[in-house]
Amino acid sequence: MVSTLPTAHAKRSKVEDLKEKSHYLREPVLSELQLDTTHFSENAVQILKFHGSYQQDNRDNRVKGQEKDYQMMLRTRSPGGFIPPELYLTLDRLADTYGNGTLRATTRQGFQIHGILKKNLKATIAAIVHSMGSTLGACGDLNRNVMAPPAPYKNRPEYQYALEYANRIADLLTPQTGAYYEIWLDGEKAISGEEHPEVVAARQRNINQTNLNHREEPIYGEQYMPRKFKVAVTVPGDNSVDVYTQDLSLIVITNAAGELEGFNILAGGGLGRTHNKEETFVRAADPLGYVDKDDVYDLVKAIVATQRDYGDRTQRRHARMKYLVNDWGVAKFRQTVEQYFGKAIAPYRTLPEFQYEDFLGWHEQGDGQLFLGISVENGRVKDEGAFRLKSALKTLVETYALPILLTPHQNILFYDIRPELRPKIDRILRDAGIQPVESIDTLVRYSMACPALPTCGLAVTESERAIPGVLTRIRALLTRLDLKDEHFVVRMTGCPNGCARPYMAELGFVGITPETYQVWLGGSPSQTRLARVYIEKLPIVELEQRLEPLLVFFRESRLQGESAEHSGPESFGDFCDRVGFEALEDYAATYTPAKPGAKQRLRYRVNLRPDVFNRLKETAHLKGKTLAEIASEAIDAYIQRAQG
Ligand code: SRM
Ligand code: SF4
Repeated sequence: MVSTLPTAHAKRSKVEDLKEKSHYLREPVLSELQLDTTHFSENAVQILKFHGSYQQDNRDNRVKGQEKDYQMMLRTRSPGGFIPPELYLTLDRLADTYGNGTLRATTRQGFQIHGILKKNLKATIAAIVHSMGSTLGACGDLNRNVMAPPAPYKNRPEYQYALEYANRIADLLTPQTGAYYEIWLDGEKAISGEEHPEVVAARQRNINQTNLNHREEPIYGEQYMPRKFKVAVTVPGDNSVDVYTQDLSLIVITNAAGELEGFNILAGGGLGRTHNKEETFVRAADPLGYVDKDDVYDLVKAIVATQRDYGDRTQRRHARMKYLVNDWGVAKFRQTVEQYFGKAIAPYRTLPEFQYEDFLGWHEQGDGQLFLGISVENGRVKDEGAFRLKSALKTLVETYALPILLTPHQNILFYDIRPELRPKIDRILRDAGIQPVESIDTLVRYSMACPALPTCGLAVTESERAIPGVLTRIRALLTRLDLKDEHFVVRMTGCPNGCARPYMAELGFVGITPETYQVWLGGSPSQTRLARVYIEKLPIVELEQRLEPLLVFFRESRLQGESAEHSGPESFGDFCDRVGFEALEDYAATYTPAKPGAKQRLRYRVNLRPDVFNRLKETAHLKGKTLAEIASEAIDAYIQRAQG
């Protein structure tokens, strides 16, 4: 049995009191919604989040001494990124009627509408629910949108299982309070999809206190979770969901006949941190073990119960499950989970390496039909001049009733497309100024940026609005350095919370002060390794100056064979990780940029044994020379001696 809970007697954070007093997420939202005001109180804002909405203000419109330009952001709950055609058309309409005219595909496979006035919030949520959508639990201290690879392969059962279980786990952990329907639909019950009977039974099953004694919220109780909780389900080898960044990841394991056996489990990942507060940090999830399919719900509940009961409810900065796993260590965390689970967790099974898939462009989906992944720069679905993405997507859904899967990289995928429609769809997209994936700059294709200014209240600098310019500059630099076709994963955020997962990127920019970013390097192209801080503060005007030496070093010294994770020459992220930051710094310190117009000196590559390389590095450092100078002198001397 589980022993006394650690945070029961310590002083709880204010949000804990608000949750407890909210009467299962009803107040003060319900009362304040009736008031003719432009915004909610601070207390109501905390509870509003559980309903899928954040109160924001347009920061471009701030004027000293005047009331802020308050507006609400709404986020969908869409497990695995599934958006049925009817819901898409509703969201498209709501964005125009009540929002700022754009939709935004998120990094967790949801849609956001920004710019909704408080007085229109109820109509907007009601319209979403009436179109089979929901925003319940898209934000707040509970299980967030459950991710799954977006590929709709009909002939690969593991993909079907991943999507199916993403839905079932989302259902299992959906808040049960009636508050949502009372507030936004005047009590009318939603016409949502049926829950699987296994899920209904699993929710009620109370093994070793995984459930609390609360009729309205059997799993969460009246205080919900200590903090947000994030789950992804994926298949072996597919890291489209950024599997190491989640509180909990499940990896589908099938037998030789393609039947579901169970899941590998990873736990304790998370990216949020605060600058200059070392007690906050990014963390990659650890393998916890394997669970048979029949026990999966009980294990998920056991992990949720462990975080629910032992997660820190006194300091929100320390409340994510990653801190519990880190403070206890994996062994103690596993032991506690096993107490709730009622049995031992089996060992983690060996898996193939993960790869990063974005599924853009046209693909066979395995049943004669096609799917099409469309790149959406930073997830922003909009019309702007000759670029009419929003109109084109609407036309496609209206004309062909195509269902959508949002990807974890802010892109949109249409599926169940009859092959004969392909030319017509291509024409609609071309006429709307949308480039086919083959023509998109690969830096842009693999990049992500969070919204930041003007909507995000936590942004310290630009992100979505800054990244196009930054990528253009990096492309120009690469071209100038004879690396024209090179690309790597670039991600940017306007603060350290990590919403576009920059800490897994090969080149991550994390806003630290206006127009200044921390630079993180060394993540892998498949997002399987955490990056590390290389530059504490980079004024973005100095981008080329600081990046050029690294790229030249990379060009000169990358491995040409297979890299650790990818076929072909070593990637920038793998290179930075292999040579180490000291070597990068050393190289940058002695680097002299080639004079503009100067003829580029031809350079050759040789591979050295690691011990020789280390001695070479030390000697270069001692002598104040570059590695190339010392190596050339030494080899020249050797050859002269050898030749007599
Ligand atoms: Fe996030 C807070 C946007 C994915 C970590 N995030 C916010 C808020 C709501 C700002 C706020 O609290 O006032 C941002 C709204 C901005 C706006 O104007 O829309 C915001 N987060 C986003 C989205 C829209 C970014 C995007 O480019 O798509 C993503 C919505 C996903 C969804 O559909 O649910 C989004 N946020 C993430 C991720 C990535 C992920 O989940 O895979 C992370 C890092 C992973 C993690 O959670 O560890 C992330 N967001 C945060 C945090 C830091 C959490 C922490 O543990 O410290 C905050 C701040 C907070 O919770 O206090 C935050
Ligand atoms: Fe806002 Fe920071 Fe998240 Fe960007 S990373 S959306 S600036 S909270």
